[in-house]
Amino acid sequence: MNDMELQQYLFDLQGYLVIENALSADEVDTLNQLIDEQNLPPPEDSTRFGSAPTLSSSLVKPEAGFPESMKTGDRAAPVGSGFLNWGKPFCDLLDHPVIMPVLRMRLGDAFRLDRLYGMNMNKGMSYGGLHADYGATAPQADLGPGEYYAFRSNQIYEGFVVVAWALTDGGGEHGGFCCVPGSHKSNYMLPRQIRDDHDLSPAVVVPEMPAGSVILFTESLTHGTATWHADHQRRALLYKYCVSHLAWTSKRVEAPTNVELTPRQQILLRDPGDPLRHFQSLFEEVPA
Ligand SMILES: O=C(O)CCC(=O)C(=O)O
Ligand SMILES: [Fe+2]
Repeated sequence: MNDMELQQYLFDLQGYLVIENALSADEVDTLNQLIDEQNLPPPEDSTRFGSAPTLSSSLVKPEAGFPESMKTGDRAAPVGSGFLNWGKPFCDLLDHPVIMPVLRMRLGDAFRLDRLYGMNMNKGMSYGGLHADYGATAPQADLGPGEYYAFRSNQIYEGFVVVAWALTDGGGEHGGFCCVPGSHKSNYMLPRQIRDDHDLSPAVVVPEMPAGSVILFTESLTHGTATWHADHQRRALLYKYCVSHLAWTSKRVEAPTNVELTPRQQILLRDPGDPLRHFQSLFEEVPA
């Protein structure tokens, strides 16, 4: 079995995939220094930082699993390109060679970046509850507990994949991203016993994420945030990708004004369009 087959199998089985050592220690340091230079408000004031696109809060309904106060949750004066404007190292993650083959496997040859934000947390902080954007647990599914949610051919039906880069050690005892493995294929809604006490539920795992690792997960996976227990701060960068004809918001991540993107990175920020007809492949030679 080659690496791609292994990644395909694990992503499909679990609904997520962790790749360790995706970034070197130097690369992690550089990103952290650039974030330090932003003098962000403390995590207690704003768990999210560097978000894009900027959402107009009057139109935004709370996301499933999140308290009203955290629906956008970013008080760090986000601009249209969010943390992409903080330097090239953030833009280089957009199409990092470690993630592109996995994204291609899940989203095909034409996909776009829908939104991005960072997350930071201090010891003792919790964040949103368990949620899924697709499948039986999604808010739109409108199913009662125990009702059957019909899945065709046992495939993952979703268009969004989140790529989250760990800039400090997280997961396991530290807390941070958590999920119910395999829940993207579950036919039943998340039971209340797991939802209400996800920090303690044996059904929930908190994958180990040493600094420099990256996790890719489908938005149909039931996932959330486990309370942060480490003395050091949690820092993660989340990039949310979708097939090219989808969009979550009517706003776009704008190209940074002080970093020149590569032609491929520019495609990732385009408006939605039908794959390969109105939205070009990311895997062909892109004219400069
Ligand atoms: O803590 C995490 O990494 C999960 C965050 C999350 O699910 C979200 O922001 O939608
Ligand atoms: Fe989420």
